[in-house]
Amino acid sequence: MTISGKELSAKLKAEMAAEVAAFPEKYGRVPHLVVILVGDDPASISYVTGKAKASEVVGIRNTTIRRPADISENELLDLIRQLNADDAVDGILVQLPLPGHISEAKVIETISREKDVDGFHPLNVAALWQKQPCILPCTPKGIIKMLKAAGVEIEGKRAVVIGRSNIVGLPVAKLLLDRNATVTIAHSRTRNLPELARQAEILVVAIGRPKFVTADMVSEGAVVIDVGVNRDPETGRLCGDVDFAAVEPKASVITPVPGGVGPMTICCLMENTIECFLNSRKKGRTDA
Ligand code: L34
Repeated sequence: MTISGKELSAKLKAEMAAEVAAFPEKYGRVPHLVVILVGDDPASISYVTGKAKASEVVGIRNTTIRRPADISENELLDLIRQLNADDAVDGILVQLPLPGHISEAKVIETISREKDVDGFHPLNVAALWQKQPCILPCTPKGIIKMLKAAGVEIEGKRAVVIGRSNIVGLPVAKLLLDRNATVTIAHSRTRNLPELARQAEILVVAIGRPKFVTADMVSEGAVVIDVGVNRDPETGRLCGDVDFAAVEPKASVITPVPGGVGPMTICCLMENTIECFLNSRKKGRTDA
């Protein structure tokens, strides 16, 4: 079975739209997400455009701020500080990757924790690993939602996560562990990776290489979550990390690329923006 992240995200966005429709009367305004895009990488432009479109569907106000690739680190940090101080802004997202002269770590820690819709701030990450209330990072959160929607039981399962990035691999492993899976975190240099991967009842792949996961790495009936977004070197088309045609017949459940994890990432960004908005209302701040 293929899980359509596209369909699931459409359904969830419609539910959020209904919720947000009541906000002007309840709170005086709708949530406001600011997305900062530095430079003109085509993939980043595409993702940021997707975030603006989703915002429109959900009824969230979206401001996309574009800055040239040669913006100085200080200028970018100042922009973030201004947005932190702006009570009319609920969520701030700086699209990654950034040009090499800008420290991503500095950018991430400058975004106010309360407006960190990505869940990348060190305090947010610490809260996640300490089981404290936090904003969940969008891609891992979206993956858990897809598993749930597909009726996949996580508890008691053996999960293998290939990839150890701060954005996907590590937090997705943590979310699976919290749901009582037994989790192994592997990477592209793990010895005997095919043998390890074959033990997975749930296999999550976030490596960033086309056709990295071949049919011999997947056991019959496994659940396969493909987080890759790559260009197929032969066709130039978007593809994941999994050789979909070869693996799909073996998998009980598999996510496609495009139309799988990507749309769910954006859907969860919408959810996180609403969450940040509501959290700041609870603290009694209003700007109506
Ligand atoms: N700060 N940077 C920050 N937050 C993020 O959450 C991201 N990410 C990753 C890159 N940098 C980021 C994204 O938004 C990856 N990512 C992302 C989001 C959406 C999609 C892919 C990656 C997506 O919608 N993919 C579509 C196809 C889009 C296309 O045609 O280009 C899909 O169906 O998979």
